[in-house]
Amino acid sequence: AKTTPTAAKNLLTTYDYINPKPDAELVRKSIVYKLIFILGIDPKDATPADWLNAAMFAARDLSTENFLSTRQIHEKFKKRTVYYLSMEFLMGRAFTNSLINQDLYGAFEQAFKELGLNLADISEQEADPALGNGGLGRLAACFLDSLATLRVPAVGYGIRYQYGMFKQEIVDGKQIEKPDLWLDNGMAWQFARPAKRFPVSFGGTLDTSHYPPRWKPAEQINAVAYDEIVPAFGGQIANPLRLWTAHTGDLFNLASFNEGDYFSSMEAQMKNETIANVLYPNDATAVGRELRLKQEYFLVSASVQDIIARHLCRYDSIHTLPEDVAIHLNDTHPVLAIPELMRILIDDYYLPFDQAWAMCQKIFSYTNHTLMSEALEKWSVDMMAQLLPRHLDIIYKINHHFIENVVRPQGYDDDFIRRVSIIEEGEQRQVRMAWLAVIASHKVNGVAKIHSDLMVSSLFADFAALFPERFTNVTNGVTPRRWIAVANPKLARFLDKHLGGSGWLTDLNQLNQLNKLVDNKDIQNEFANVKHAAKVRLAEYIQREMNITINPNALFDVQIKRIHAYKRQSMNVLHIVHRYNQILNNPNADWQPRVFILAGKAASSYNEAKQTIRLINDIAYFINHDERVRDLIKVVFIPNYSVSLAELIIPAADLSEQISLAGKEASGTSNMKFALNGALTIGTLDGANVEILQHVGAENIFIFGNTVEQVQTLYRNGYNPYDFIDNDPELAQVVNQIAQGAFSPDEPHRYHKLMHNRDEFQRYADFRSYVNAQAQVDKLYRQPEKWYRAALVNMANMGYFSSDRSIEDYCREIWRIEPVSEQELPRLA
Ligand code: CRA
Repeated sequence: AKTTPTAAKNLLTTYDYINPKPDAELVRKSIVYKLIFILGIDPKDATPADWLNAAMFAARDLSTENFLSTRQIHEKFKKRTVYYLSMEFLMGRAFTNSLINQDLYGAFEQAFKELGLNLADISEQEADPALGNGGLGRLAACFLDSLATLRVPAVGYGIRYQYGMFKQEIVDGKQIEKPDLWLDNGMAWQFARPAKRFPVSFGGTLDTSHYPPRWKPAEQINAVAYDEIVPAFGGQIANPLRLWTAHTGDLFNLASFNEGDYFSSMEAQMKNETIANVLYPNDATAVGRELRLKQEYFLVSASVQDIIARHLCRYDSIHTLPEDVAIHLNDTHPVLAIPELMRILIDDYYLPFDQAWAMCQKIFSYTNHTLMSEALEKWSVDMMAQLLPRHLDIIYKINHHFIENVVRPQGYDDDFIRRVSIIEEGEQRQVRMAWLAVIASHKVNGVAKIHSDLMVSSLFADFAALFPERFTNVTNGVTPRRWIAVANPKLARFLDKHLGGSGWLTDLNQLNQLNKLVDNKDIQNEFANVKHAAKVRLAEYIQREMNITINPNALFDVQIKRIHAYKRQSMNVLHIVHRYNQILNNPNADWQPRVFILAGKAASSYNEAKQTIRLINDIAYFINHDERVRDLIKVVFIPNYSVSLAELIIPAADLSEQISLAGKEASGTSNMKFALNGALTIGTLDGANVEILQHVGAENIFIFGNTVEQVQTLYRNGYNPYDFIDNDPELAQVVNQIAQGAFSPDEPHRYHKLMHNRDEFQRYADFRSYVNAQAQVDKLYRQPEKWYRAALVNMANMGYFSSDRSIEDYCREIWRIEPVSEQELPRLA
């Protein structure tokens, strides 16, 4: 029960500890206070990590008032709210971002200076919570930043994995996975909410002799909330990211506990306390393991219960839920939210099936993030019957309702019905989660124009015939707060200067004013200096961490992303080796020096990706030690790619490698971050590259390779890699060198299979066109005026790729959500 003493009523509005904005003096006092009284540490014993924690508490205080008052505004004006459900949030470090979003960087910097410390060094102490795999998780984080900044009422829901993405070490060229202990130094940024807990049940039996049927679960575990503040740029608003954890001691094997079998009850607990422990490190691959299904249900059950509880704080009826609530499903991972909401509406609120279903169809929307078949989640009917019998029963009913009331009346045949059925028949019957998502959602979107078009013409073609109006596109975007202001402060100052202030940070289309400056030599030089400084910063890191010396005047050619065959890091390698051969053939030609920088993790069970990492490292070792190439090529594989490493690398890139096989990369988002930081793209007509091309113009991007149509023709005609290898002697040479051990003399056949496989992603078909495009890159880079002009044109035309634009699209087209208005904001004193 809440106690509301009258004195507390006005407390928030009179809370003047931080009013209006603290100066360095107040910040310093606050940091020291936190160090002593919250952490219990004597300032003379404090380590940099202690200072960071103290400073994070001090910074958190400054957004807490906004955080609490934002909730009050939402309640007071009954703001329709979007709940963003995602198994992944790759938030990156919180501290610097919060200072920049709240315009407190200067005050903290000065406060630390007065303490004899350096803010930038202290910030480096922060762990980078890697609660996601790659693009999908980082997109969710960019979206939360934009939702807050645009004042959209929104809550993110995810899992607080104790172990997020593994820590990658490279030993003898090979990836080694180590646990990432991100919580070891405490997590000052999150509020523990031990009282916010919801029971989540598993297993047991379904008694269908009643209506509604009675689910008697075998196990129950409590989901406990942690809230992370997501501060808007410009303060005033802050939204929550609510992360669920499963606490030790909360699970009871209900049967054995009731029978007094304390020990077997505890045994079950040991097994099940792992639910929220570890993120599955697979990017765009479904895993099909029972623990993963449990995790997914754990997330959605706790979140849906919480959403309903929040709704009932504002309204006294469940019937108004669709007016109050939009639930967004970030890929199929949280799709069990659909049967979970159905279950609660039917079993707990006694709504008839049809009414509950109509509500669900108004509430849910779904984003598809990939067309790759191996990523499409399917759960075996048997596993689901074991773990979630009531949900399976509801899914059957949804399927029956869909087939009998929607499909059959339109006269479709049995073959069509078999294709659209949520249940896939076969030796092992499976639940197709993407089908369930499409059938239950009022809108389904892809993440870039080409991807959304392919989604409708291939994966969901049958459903597009049934309900064409359901499908739409929202091209991804990235937040300029993190990807310029935090990652590249020198570029931010440059933009402030030439765009007349920092308005671009919340209105990224203002960048187009740069278009009229791109021919100005001084501005080109000024930008070249910004780029150079970022390259020096990265070179220092590489020197310090890897003991490799690179030349900041060389062209920095960068490919950083998950290692996957479809992303074709191995095609990048083919080009590097080809270039190496050319230099050795013709050492005195006027070569453009290049540093090839790669980074990325391979899923632990993905052998080909791991081999690719090893190949990159073998080649790096070999070439970097070959005196004959001098400084003309350097190859660097930077270990343990993360959001914070991306912040360091992206500003330093000259060339952005976006070389996936056309039709495979749904969108990509690093392509946007690079171009926004003035790198030129070398890329295929895939994902958002296509739209980047449209925005920056063909003269300012290096497009190569087959189109989706050409790729499909090759597949259709029975693609044979040797058609390409055998007809291109230089390619054949490269393939043979790698396959026969030129870079792995201790084990000559190490890369035989990697080179001689069926080349599913057509590296060999695109090789020549890629090499030609790389020659164009060299040519342009040797004309700095033209290169920096093109870089400026890229930046000038990237406004569209702000995640603010993506979120505005979602709010308008999908969620029908209005932001908090000026009038609804509390007046500033
Ligand atoms: N792996 C796509 O492959 C896309 C992001 C975000 C991905 C990327 O091209 O930019 O999503 N898909 O939309 C995915 O995770 C489950 O599918 C990704 O990050």
